[in-house]
Amino acid sequence: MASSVHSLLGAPDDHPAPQHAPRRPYAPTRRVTPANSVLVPISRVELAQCQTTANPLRARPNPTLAPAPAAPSSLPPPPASLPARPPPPTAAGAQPHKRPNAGAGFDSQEQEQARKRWKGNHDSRTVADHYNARPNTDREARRDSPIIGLKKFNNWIKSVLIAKFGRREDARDQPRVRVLDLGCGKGGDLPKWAKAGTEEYVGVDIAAVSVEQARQRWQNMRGPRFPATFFTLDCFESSIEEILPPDSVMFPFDIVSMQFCMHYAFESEHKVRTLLENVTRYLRPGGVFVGTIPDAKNLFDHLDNNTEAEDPLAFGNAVYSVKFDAREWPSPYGHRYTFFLQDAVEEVPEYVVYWDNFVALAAEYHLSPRYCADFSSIFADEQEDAHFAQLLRRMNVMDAEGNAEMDEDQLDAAMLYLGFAFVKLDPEAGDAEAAGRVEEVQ
Ligand code: GTG
Ligand code: SAH
Repeated sequence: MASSVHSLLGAPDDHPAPQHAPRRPYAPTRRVTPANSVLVPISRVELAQCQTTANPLRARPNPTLAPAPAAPSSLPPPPASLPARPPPPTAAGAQPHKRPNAGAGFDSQEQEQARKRWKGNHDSRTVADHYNARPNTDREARRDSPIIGLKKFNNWIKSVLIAKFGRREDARDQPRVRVLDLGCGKGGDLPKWAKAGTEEYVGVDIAAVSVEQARQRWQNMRGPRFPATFFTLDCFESSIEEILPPDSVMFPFDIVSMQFCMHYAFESEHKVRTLLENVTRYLRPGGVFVGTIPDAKNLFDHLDNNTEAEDPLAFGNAVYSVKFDAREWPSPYGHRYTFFLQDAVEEVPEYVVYWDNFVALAAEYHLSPRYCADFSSIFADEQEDAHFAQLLRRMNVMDAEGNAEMDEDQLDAAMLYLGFAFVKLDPEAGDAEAAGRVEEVQ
C-alpha cells in the first residue's frame, strides 16, 4: 500500500528515493481546482467530505469477493463488483453503523441527533457516501462534464414537470406553493422552483455534504429568494416529523418533489412505506407528488435486447452501465442492479420500481396517479408546446437548428427514465376514489 502511494506522490524527503527509482514530476493532468487553490484554506464542505466519506478507490480489495464478471466491450472501464448484500438484521441490531454523514456546520448536539436518525443499512450508506463524495463543480467546470448534454436534458424534463405540476391550479390569485424536495441533492432544482413561484422550500437529503451545498447554493441565489430550510435525513428509514420544526409544518405542503431518488427506496416494502408516509404526512389534499425514476420496462427491454453481450445481466454504452444481480426476482422489492453514469453516479445499488405495484401501494396513502410518461414521450409531447420548445433552446438542450447537444450514448442513458405525478385525495371531503381505497385497506 505504502509503496503505491510513494510511487504516485514521489518519496518523502526523509526517505530518499533509491537511485534507480526515477522521480516523477508533479504534473497533474486533470485538476479539479485551479492551480492556486492550495493557498485557499480548505472549506467546511471539503472538510466534511474528507471526514465523512469513504472513497471507494482507497478501499483495499476484498480477497474473499469473487472477481467481477467481464463487462461487454462497449461498456466503460468495468466497475468493481457489487457490494455484498447486508446480512439480514438480527434482533441485537446487527453491525455497528458508521456515523451518519453529518456535514459541515453541525454542532455536536446536531451531530448526535443526526447520528440517532441514522438507521441506514449497507446500501443506504453506499448511496450516502457516494453522493457526499461527489464534487460540487462550479458552473464553468460543469460545462466540461462529459454528460453535460444529458444533464441539460434532465434539467429541461424537470423544468417541464415542475411547470406542469408544481403550481397550484386551484388558487389563481394566490399561486405560490410550499415545496418539500425529498432527495434534494445539491439543490440543482432551486432555480426551477424559483421560476415556479415558490413561496417556501424545504430540502431534505441523506447526504449531509450535499445538503450543505444546497444551502450554500440557495444563499448564493441571485434575485429575490424564497425562504428555504435544509435537513439531513434518511427519508426511507426515518420520519420527517423528526426533523421538521413545528413552524415549518403549520401549513401543509402543496408539492412534494422527488427527482432521481425514489428508486433507491425499493430495496424493501418497509422503505417504500416510510417514503410514502413522508410524502403524504404534510401534503395537503389536492397537493401533488411529482418525480422521476428509471423506467422498469425500458430497463428490461434493454436487457432482453442484449442478446449479443458477454454478460446477459449487463448492458450500457460509453457513458452508462447497468448490471443486474438477477433477471427474475420473486418480489416487487429488492430487485437490485448496479448503476454507473459517467460524472454522476458511480456504481451505486438501485432497485427496480415495479410501477403497478407502486400505484397500488400509493393508493393506501390516498395518492392517485395523474401522469406517467417516459422521457422520450415527454420530449416528443412537450416540445410541441411553444413555451417548452423555447425552453429547450434557452437551456441549450437543442440549438436553433434543432440539433441536440447529447450524443447517441447520452441519449440512450437519458431515455431510461420516466416522470410521474400523483394527486393526494381527500377521503374526508367525500372523495369517492380515496374513500374506496381507505375502506379497502382498513
Ligand atoms: P449533480 O449531482 O452533479 O448536481 P447538480 O450540480 O445540482 O446538477 N442525475 C443524478 N442522478 C442521481 C441521476 C441518475 O440516477 N440518473 C440520471 N440519468 N441522471 C442523474 O447532478 C445531478 C444531476 O445529475 C441531476 O439533475 C440529473 O440530471 C443527474 P446539474 O444538473 O449539473 O445542475 C443543476 C442546476 O444547478 C444547473 O442549472 C446549474 O446551473 C445550477 N447551479 C446553481 N448553482 C450552481 C453551482 O454553484 N454549481 C453548479 N454546478 N451548478 C449550479
Ligand atoms: N434531486 C436531485 C438529486 C438527485 S441525485 C436532482 O435531481 O438533482 C439522488 C439524491 O437522492 C442524492 O442526493 C442522494 O443523496 C439522495 N438520496 C438517496 N437515498 C436517500 C434517502 N434514503 N433519503 C434521502 N435522500 C436520499
